[in-house]
Amino acid sequence: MKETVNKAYAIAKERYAAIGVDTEKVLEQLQNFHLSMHCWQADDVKGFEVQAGALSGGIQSTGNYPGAARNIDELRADILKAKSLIPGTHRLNLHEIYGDFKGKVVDRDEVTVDYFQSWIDWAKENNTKLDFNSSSFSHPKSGSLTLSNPDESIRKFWVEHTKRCRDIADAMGKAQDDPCIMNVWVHDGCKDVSVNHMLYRETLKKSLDEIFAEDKKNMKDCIEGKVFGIGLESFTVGSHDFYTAYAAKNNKILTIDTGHYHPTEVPADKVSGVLAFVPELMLHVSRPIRWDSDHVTIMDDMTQELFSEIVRANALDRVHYGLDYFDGSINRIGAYVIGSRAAQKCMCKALLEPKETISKYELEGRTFETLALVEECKALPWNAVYDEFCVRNDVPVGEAYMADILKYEKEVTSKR
Ligand code: RNT
Ligand code: ZN
Repeated sequence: MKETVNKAYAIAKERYAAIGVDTEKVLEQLQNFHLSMHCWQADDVKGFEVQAGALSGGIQSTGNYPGAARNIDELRADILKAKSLIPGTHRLNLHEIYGDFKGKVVDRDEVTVDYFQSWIDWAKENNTKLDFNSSSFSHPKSGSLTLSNPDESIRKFWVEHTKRCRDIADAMGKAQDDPCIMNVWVHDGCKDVSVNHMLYRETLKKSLDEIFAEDKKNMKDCIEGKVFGIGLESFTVGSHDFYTAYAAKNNKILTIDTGHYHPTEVPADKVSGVLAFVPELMLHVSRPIRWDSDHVTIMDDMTQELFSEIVRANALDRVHYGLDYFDGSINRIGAYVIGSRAAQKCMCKALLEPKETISKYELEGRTFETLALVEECKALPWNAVYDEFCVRNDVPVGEAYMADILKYEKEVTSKR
């Protein structure tokens, strides 16, 4: 296999050189492209709280494929297995409910970094950097309003939780000598007709101002809006406009979750739309089918356009590349591997575009050449470059990872 891949790569290298693209440079860029793998695909967003209830907060994982991780050791083993089949080095994105609570009931407003020390140690041992998320769903106080709740005691509870999460993220960032990216997403909204929208949004703004009041050196904040949640269909407090305005005004990172827009809206177009006003972007790459269904990411047009826009905007180092899907109907290690590799393949293809040439054609009004080159690039042998990337990283090429995953299923996950 290795020889075949090397031969195909040599030919691809020539084809790309002919249009002025240096494939060695692209391989280097791919090596520096780190995904932030979301821990929650491994267990359908359950987490490890002793007092855990059902998943709530407008999100849902459907399916009951056997083998979900039931505890921290199983989740860690699954992540490492998935990582062994994905070329490159990748980060792990933790939610607060995935703390190492050691059998103790720890409420969300009591959490401290102590419950994440074993994650910090694990991450160091496994050459993995951590990102973080506050968790406002699946809790008796989640209801339909958290940070935007006019009830002061509930609002304060979630402000306290989110502040504590920032402290934890800061400690993670310090330990790994690289900023920990912390995402704030709250499901707040209304199921039916409601009239207090301004009140909820002003309350959310007030909560965010309190949460972000203290500057932290080792973490960065990002905020994620959405269009609707299950059971909260009529109104979302943290809409895309709300967070875009907040991020622009307060210099925060905006999170773009590809499942959080109207079905005909193009998330890729938001990249240049907002990067002129916000410092950086966080992505939650997902795959909505008819709704925010969080199917496994694949190489679809939406994902390709998103990565191409980032490359075309020269914004590679202003974007954090998180994944966010949770399909409970499929082998979960397979879900990580398919989705992560799909994101990398889209990035590979995006990087292989002769950007300077196409840009020049466009600026000179040479519309025919612009269209022709963009179109022809789609069918150039980009896959030979990705295969070479896999070989150089010593991971299976193409569909060969299927056997590894099935073996792990037979020996490990099917016995759970
Ligand atoms: C929900 C948001 C959010 C969650 C995770 C679990 O619609 O996308 O990012 O998926 O935080
Ligand atoms: Zn998301």
